[in-house]
Amino acid sequence: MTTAHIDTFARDNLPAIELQPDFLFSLPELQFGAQINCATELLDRHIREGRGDRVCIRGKDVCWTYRDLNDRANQIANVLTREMGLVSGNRVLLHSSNTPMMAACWFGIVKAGGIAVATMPLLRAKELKPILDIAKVSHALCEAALSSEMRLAGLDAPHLRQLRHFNYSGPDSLEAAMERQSTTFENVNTAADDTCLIAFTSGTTGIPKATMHFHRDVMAICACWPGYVLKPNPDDVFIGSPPLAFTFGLGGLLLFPMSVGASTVLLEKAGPTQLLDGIKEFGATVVFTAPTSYRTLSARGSEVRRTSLRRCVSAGEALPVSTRTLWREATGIELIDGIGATELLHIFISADEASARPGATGRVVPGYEARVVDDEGQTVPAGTVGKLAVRGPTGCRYLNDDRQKTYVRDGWNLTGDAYLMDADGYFFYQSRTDDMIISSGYNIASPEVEEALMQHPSVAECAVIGEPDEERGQIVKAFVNLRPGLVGDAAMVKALQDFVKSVAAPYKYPRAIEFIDKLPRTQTGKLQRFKLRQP
Ligand code: 3UK
Repeated sequence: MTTAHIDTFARDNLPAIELQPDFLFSLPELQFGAQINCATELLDRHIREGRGDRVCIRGKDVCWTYRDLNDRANQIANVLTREMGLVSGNRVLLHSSNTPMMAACWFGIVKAGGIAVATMPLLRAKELKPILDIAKVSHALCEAALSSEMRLAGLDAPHLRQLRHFNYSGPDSLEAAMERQSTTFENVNTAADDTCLIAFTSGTTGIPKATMHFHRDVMAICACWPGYVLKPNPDDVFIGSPPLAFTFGLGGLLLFPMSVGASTVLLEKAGPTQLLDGIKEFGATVVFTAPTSYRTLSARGSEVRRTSLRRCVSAGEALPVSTRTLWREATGIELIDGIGATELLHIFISADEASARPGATGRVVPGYEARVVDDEGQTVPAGTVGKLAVRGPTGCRYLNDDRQKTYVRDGWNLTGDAYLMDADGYFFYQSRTDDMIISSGYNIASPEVEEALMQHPSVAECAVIGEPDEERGQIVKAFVNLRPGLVGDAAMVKALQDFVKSVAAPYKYPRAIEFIDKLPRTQTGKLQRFKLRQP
């Protein structure tokens, strides 16, 4: 393999080889050549093979074919390299909501051999700044509507040399610069192991970590989970809520549809209402969103039944059995659950509709290996709770971060999740290892108590934590958001406690209950239990 990176920053900051996970490439689909540029495979290939006129991306007032997207990505690659001084290996920050231009920028960067550093649209200057510093970002492309925070973050960013704005029509816009450039570009012939994206973890605990992924990693995730579990076809229309800056969204809403020549709908705002409107308007067939969004949308099941939706993917957080049941009963569709992680780029344990089992995330995705281990890294017997360990074609490479030693042990990626595997190889999520509550010597997994509470008709949403307690070490405490119109009084507390005792082992019932209107969540929709633990 010959690196095409002139700027060697990414390679120089890879974890030492002995700290990296094992990488497995046994599947026939994972035999990659020494040089690949994933943009060539996902975009140019369709034009070369005669599919240039098929619809690729739809958005507000936009409908681009594969050729349209390729022309724009080429113009952007030309702007970056000819006007903005980009050399291969430079990091380019992308700050935008999910729009067609953001997708064009992503491909423009990757074609030019740059490294895309996509960021969530809601991030403020305070959060953008460490990203600019850690990734030593030299160029930034930003949606005009988000420019004030971007400019603020860029004020004292020593490495940032160039900033351009898009989704507006000013003379200094990216679009104006694109007009000056050719729609042809020769993609940089990158090595399979050149980094093409740096993804920041969404941080349920605070401090973000930068993960590095190669061109071949992008191709690997397109081959594994979609090929074996989702099985999409070229006529599918993808839609969903996760930001493209979250690798769940990048894969589900851009890479996977493009890997099979299908089309994708990018929504700038994708709350449950906008998502359902989008599914109707664009005739979407595949949706990617988080468990809470399915829970909310299940109230509109009859409307969902009248759409062309056929496959529904849930990831990012554990899927409660009650949510799986609600959705199936409301819409007639069985959810596809899957656990992924920024460190592994995408989903590695999952099950399709036919093989789904309630309470289980699924079985290991072909291409990956997974096991449950004890604190010494030894495999525990089936049916025993332990730590989830995974390895496959993708894996954790933190950019210059000591936490590499914690995530990767003996070649296995430790995701920080407590899991149980049954005799059939199904993996059952218990909790994050740090969300296990120990009360009077009992181990209680927060999600299990949440699951019990959510079966009660008064509960809209809830979160369970361990609260320090003199006598018991910790007690189970629940934060409950009631359905509209209900009052959180002593009678309600008692009713919920009695209910939990009736559906779960009584020692698990929440001894303390607090009613709140809104649960703290990350921008990727993940519950931040640590925020509830702070008094
Ligand atoms: C949790 C799940 C139970 C789990 C992600 C799909 O979520 C993604 O990446 P993050 O780095 O978080 C990883 C952690 O989230 N989790 C995710 N999915 C599930 N827990 N069931 C699930 N289905 O704790 C994991 O370690 O934000 C998800 C694809 C790409 C992703 N980056």
